[in-house]
Amino acid sequence: MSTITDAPPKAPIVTRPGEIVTIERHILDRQTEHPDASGTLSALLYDIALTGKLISREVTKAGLVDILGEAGSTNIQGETVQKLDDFANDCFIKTFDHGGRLCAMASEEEDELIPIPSKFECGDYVLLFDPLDGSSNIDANVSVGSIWSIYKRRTESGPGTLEDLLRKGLEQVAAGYVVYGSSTMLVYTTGNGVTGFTLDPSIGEFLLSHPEMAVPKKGKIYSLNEGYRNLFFDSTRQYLDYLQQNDPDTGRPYSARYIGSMVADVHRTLLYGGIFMYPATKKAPGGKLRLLYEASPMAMIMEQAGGMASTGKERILDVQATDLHQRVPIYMGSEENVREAVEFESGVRG
Ligand code: FDP
Repeated sequence: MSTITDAPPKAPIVTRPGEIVTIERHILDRQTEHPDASGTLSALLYDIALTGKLISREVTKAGLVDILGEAGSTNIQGETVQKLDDFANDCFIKTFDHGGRLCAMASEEEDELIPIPSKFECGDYVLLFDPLDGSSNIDANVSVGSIWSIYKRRTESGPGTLEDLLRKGLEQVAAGYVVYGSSTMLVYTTGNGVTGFTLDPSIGEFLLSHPEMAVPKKGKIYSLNEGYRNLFFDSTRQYLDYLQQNDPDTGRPYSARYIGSMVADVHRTLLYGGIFMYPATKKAPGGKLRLLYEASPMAMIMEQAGGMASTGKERILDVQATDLHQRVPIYMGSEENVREAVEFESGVRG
């Protein structure tokens, strides 16, 4: 079974100033470093890029709702306009349910496992995704995103089962996200560092823009929904008090930033450093965000970028999923910041 820690050492991507590298070429270059590779994972990654482009195109049109028609209504061509999160979910399913590379899928939008239709072959991988994370922000033109995660199947052959999908994040062979913001970016890892691509809409290509993404060791931004302060447990409140104290020697008080769209908040944390949190509350003691569709893939990205990701008690990538829609508290970002948060949450400090 492939795990993140088995990954071979990373070869630096050499680009000359001004050199243009498409995502296809980057994936191909990476594949040729593994002479035994069948190309299946590469093909899955190309399809992720395609899905990202299709969803990006629709997200950009979201502001034209008055012109193109509300979700549920019929547009000028007589087609029913879909809600964007339904569109994004369908887009993933229709791109990946054939091709013989997957044996099952799971989506944040679906209660049960998504089987591969019997008319198509089953493959060696499973795909889990949150098709449109942060979608409550869409009408305000705020960044949203898609998050995805790929595992090798566990069962031998035939249709995939829950056993193939209920996994530990450490077993992911690839994970990433697409953020639909002021530009559309695709960020991914196959356990060999983190690479970011920006979509050039004029040519419809993701171009290498962030070759080796690394989260700063420490940052001065904390990100959480502080409106729940009275619902947080004492340990979380104590940590927040600590972050807000005036102590210039340790860079405190920190700045607060919360978009309320996980992909966008995590993307900013990856670039600027600091910590993104969705702690447990007295109302939701298990947290809100989903282990398989949000926490594990983003934890793999953060760790591969040199950061840390914890539930406050354990490494997120060590959590074994027992339910498709299991939730976990989340603390992720710069190593020093997450370490500090864990000290508060585990009672070492307070
Ligand atoms: P949303 O409900 O808008 O889809 O998991 C979904 C998510 O957004 C995350 O993207 C976001 O970080 C979080 O929920 C926001 O939750 P709160 O409104 O409780 O802060």
